[in-house]
Amino acid sequence: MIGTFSTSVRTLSPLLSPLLRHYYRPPTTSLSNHKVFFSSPSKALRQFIQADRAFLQRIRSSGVSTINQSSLRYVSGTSSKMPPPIFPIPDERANTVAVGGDKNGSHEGEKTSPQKTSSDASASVHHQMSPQSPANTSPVVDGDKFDYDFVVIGGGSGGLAASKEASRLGAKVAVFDYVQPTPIGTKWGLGGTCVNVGCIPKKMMHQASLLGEAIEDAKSYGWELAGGGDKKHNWGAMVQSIQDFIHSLNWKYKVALRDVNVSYINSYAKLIDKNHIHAVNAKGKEVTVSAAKILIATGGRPKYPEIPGAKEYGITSDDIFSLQYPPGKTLCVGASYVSLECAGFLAGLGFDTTVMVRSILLRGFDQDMAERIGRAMEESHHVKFIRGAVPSKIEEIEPRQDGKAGRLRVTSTQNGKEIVEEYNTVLFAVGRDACTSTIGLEKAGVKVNPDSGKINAEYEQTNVPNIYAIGDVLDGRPELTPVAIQAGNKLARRLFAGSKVVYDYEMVPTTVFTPVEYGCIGLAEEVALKKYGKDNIEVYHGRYRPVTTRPIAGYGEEHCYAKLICNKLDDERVVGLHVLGPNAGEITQGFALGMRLGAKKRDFDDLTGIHPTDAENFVSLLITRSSGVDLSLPQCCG
Ligand code: FAD
Ligand code: NA7
Repeated sequence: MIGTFSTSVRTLSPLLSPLLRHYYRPPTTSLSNHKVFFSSPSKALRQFIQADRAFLQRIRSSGVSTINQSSLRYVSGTSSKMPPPIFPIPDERANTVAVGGDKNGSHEGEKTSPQKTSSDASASVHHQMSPQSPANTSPVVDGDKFDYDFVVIGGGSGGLAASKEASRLGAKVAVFDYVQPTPIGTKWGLGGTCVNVGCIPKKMMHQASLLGEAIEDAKSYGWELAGGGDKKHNWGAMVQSIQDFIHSLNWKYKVALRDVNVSYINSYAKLIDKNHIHAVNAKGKEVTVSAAKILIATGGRPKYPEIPGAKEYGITSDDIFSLQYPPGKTLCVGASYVSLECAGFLAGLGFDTTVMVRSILLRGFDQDMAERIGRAMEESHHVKFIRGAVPSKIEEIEPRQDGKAGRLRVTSTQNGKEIVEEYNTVLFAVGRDACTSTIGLEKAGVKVNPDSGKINAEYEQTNVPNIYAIGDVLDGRPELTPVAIQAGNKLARRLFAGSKVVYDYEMVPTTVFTPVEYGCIGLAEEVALKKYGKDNIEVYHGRYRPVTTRPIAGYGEEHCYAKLICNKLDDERVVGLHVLGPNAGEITQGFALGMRLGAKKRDFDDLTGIHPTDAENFVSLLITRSSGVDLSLPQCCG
């Protein structure tokens, strides 16, 4: 967090300590006990707020004038809940970052952009805010010409972030969010894909499956199951806990919008021109509003293949996390990360699971790593793969009922040959369509890429100057929650606080939560070779033994692997980091900072490892791919 403060604020470091704390909810542990994070939540919170008030006092009395009021407001405007994060101060930050930095330069930091000239009247929104008035203190744009300064269509990761930030900065804001049910009728609440049918329930089911493995591991450490019985998983109990948790988040999102005075309108919205939106709710009630600026943040929805029976009998990731019956023997169609992750946790929960792969695993990811993941899933996690195949029809043998999966006959084509197999569930993860075709973009003149249906928006601004887009609807951008959130926050600060800071879509770290997790930052090996040339790339790699997961039972030894891809033309700057192993997401997040700051191989070598951890393997990668030396497992402790 300290890295996000401007230079002038950094000089206050002795004063900053109370701010540099941020409570967080671990994404997977303690689903059943949300209070575990504070022994006495109210006491901890009181202390936190008092500390921050004291901190503000010290800042004020220090006479420092470079901290702008809008940033202080986040602290002193705090009401009853978790202390809100302190955001960077837009203008100051812009002054401290490298402007238009060299992509291969020492700092691939955020860049500032000249805002495109906006012809709309709203360019003059002011946001003189007092520390005590949390939101909507600014006048409506252009002499009350519009109902809202800013209307956001889509209350998912990006839309919620942008709307709340805009409102905190003084804009008058409304968010439209509406979920169209899936073909089998699944729907959900406010928050978008990530919280309802994406990252969060996925990570929880992943965790559920890891816990099952951990029970086996625990036996090696002397734990005995009562009565000597075998472990048994209860799908319904897991789904109930996860859904309860998600419902609590849906509620918190609503409260969060209300807390900053964002109007939440639970209706399906369409543009009728560049400043007007028409929306209809589930009961058919209609509303039309006008807005100076509009943000499209409508995300995407899963595709279905155009084969008989797909929509009638198949499900997608939109359905699996709230499925009211155990899925049974499951076919996951598609070989990208959504499919592999679902297959991974289903197999881990004990279901007979098969992945049908049309061509390659994990298109767009490092292919060496993709194949390692496939091997790990096949050899250690009982996932079956049918390669070079696509389904051609699905027929129902027995219908699904309440509490019980049906029986489906799936006909597929593999290398020209027909194969027929019976499954209880078919889950399609064959890509996602951006939700752009039915929201009236054409009426406002917003252009989309006809091939992808996505919006091309440099600096998140579409070809219509007062209409913006973020998140999964953007063409050629990573479809990830933190990307949508960060781009949304930064856009709001540019629109309503005069910031010039734009989101940098380079060096975005991510993790695939397959049973053995895969984390990566930067370039895939094949992309680096193509970009810099074979002679200019060196790959350092090694296998490793995970220190905590099954060291006794032996799991993971054959699959855990770390590699750094280095650009020899630039003093071995690390241009790609890849890791396959337990907790790869946690490992990758830490190293992502170093990568963004331009770390070189020798920086990794000079780093002192934390022993015993899995991450420490990155400080001792000595074997180069070019040496051809076979990778054997290292001994522990040097
Ligand atoms: P969304 O979050 O999709 O929100 C869009 C919202 O707009 C939805 O609520 C939608 O119903 C609503 N909407 C659409 N049209 C309208 C309309 N006309 N009117 C009103 N409302 C409308 N990302 C990660 O970073 N990490 C992960 O581990 C991860 N795992 C994932 C797992 C799965 C199974 C999936 C499917 C995705 C995963 N993602 C993950 C991706 C992540 O969920 C998305 O990148 C992110 O949610 C995109 O946010 P968004 O704001 O663009 O759209
Ligand atoms: P992706 O990343 O678009 O991948 C789709 C996968 O499905 C890929 O393996 C495709 O194979 C395969 N596919 C596509 N069409 C078919 C048909 N008709 N039959 C069989 N297989 C098919 O989709 P995801 O759902 O995993 O993720 C999309 C985004 O959602 C992702 O970026 C996340 O951020 C969230 P191919 O490689 O084309 O041969």
